[in-house]
Amino acid sequence: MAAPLAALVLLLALGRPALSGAQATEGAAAAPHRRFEYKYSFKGPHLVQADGTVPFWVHTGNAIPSADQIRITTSLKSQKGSVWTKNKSIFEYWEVEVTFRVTGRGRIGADGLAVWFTEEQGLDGPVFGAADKWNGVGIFFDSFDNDGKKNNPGVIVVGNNGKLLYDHQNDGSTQALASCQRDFRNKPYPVRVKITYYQKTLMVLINNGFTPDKEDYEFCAKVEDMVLPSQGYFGISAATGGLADDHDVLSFLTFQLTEPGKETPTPDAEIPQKDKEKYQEEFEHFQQELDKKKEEFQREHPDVQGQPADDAFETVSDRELRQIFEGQNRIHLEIKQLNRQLDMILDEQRKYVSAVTEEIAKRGAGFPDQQGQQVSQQEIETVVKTQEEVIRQVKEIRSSVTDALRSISGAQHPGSAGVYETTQHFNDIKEHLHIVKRDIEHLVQRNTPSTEKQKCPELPPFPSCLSTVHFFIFVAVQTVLFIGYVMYRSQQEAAAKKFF
Ligand SMILES: [Ca+2]
Ligand SMILES: [Ca+2]
Repeated sequence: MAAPLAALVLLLALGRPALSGAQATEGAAAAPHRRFEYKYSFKGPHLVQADGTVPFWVHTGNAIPSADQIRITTSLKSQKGSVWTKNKSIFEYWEVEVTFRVTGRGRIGADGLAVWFTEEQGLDGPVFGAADKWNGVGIFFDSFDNDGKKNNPGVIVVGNNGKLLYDHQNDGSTQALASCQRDFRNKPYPVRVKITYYQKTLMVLINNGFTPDKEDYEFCAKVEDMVLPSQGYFGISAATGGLADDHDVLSFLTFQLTEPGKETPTPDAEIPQKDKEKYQEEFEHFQQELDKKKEEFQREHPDVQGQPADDAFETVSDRELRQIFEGQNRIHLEIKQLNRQLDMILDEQRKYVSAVTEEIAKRGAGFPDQQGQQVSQQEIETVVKTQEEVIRQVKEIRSSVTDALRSISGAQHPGSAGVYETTQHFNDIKEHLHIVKRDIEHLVQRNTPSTEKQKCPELPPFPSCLSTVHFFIFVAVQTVLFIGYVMYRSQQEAAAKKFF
C-alpha cells in the first residue's frame, strides 16, 4: 500500500501536471501539452518505502535508495548500479528532468552516469553500469577521459539500434550524435538536466549546478530526425573504475508530451474511482500522521519555535546597509536629474548652432540687404533668448548640484546642516551688501562729471550791522563794570570779617 501512497504524495507535491499543460497550450500554438507521469518519476523526501524499494522503479547492482536520493554508486572502486522504471512508457514524446550530484575527492573522477530510454531494461552491463547493444538512446555524463583528448568531463548522446557495441576506449567519440563539454563534478548545487524528445528531435539542456535557480538551463546538445522506440523504459545508471565518485540521483521526473489537439484524457479519468478514493483516504491518514509528528516535534523542541521571531528585528549592520542604500538612491536620483538637464542644454545648444549655421548660409547666399537685416535681427533675438535660456538652466543645474551636495554632506554629518545653512545665509547677505555698495558707487560716479573738481559754494556777504568803534566801547564798559563788581565784593567780605 505504501507504493501508491508515495506516488500520490509525489503527485500532490508537484501539483502541476494539468497546470503546466494548460500554460503550455496558452503560451504558443506549437508548444506541446505537458503532463507529469508519476509512474515514471521519483523524488524525495519520501522516495523509498519501508522495504527499501522505490515505487514503480527497480534498482540493481550497488544502487542504494534512501529517503531523498538514490546513490547509484558509492565512491569505491569498480562499482556499478542502475534504476529502471518497472513499466514501459506508453507515450511517443516525453521530457525528463534529472537532478543529480557527482562528487569525489579526486581532481579526476570516474566513470560517469547515464540517462536511458531503451526498449528493454539494461539492468547490468559495461556501459556506465548498464547493458550494451541497447535499442534507444543513452545520454552519458562521462567523467573519465579514456582517449586522452582532454575533453572530459563531457556529455554525449549515443543512439543505438540494438546492434552496436559501445566504444568505451574512445569515449564513444565515433558514435556520438551530439555532445557538449561540461564539468558536472563537485558543484555547489545539484546538476539539472532536461532531456526533451518531441517531434523526432532530442534536445539536452543542462544547469551546471552553479546556481540554485531551477530554471537556469543552457543548451548542450540537439539531435534531429531521431527515431526512438515508441515504447520503452526510462533508466539511470552509473559506474566507477580505478577512480571513483559518488553518483547520487535526487530526482527523476518524467512528463508526457503531446502535440496540441492530440491530448489524451486527463489523469483523473485514468485512475479508477475506487482507487482514487483509496488514495485520498490514505493521503488524509498520512496528513494526520504528519500533523501529529509536527506537534510532537514542537513539544519536544520548544526553543525552535522562537527562531523566526529574530527576523522581525533589524540589526545594526542591517540598518546601516539600508541607510547607505537609501543615500545611494538619493544620489542616483539627483544624478539622473542632472543628466536630464544636461541633455536639455545640449539640445538647446544644438538649436543655437544650427541657427547660427543657417544665418551664415543665408548671408553667403546674398539675400537683399534689407530683408537680410530683418531676418538677422530676428535670428539674433532668438539666439539671445536661447542663450538666456541656457544661462537660466545652467543656474538651475548649479542650484541642484548645491542641493545634492548639501544632502550628501547632510547625510554624512547630520548635525552640521544648520551651520551650513547659516553660513550660506550670511554669505548671501554679504553678497547683497556688496551689490548695494557697488550700485551706490555707480550712481555717484554717473552723477558727477569726472573732469571737474568739486568746489565749495561761495558764502553770501555777511551783513555789517556793528561797527568797530561801537564794539570797542562796548568791551570797555563791560570791563569797567566787572572791575567795579569785584572791588565791591572784596569790601563786603572785609566788613564781614570785622564783626566776627
Ligand atoms: Ca570515459
Ligand atoms: Ca575523452
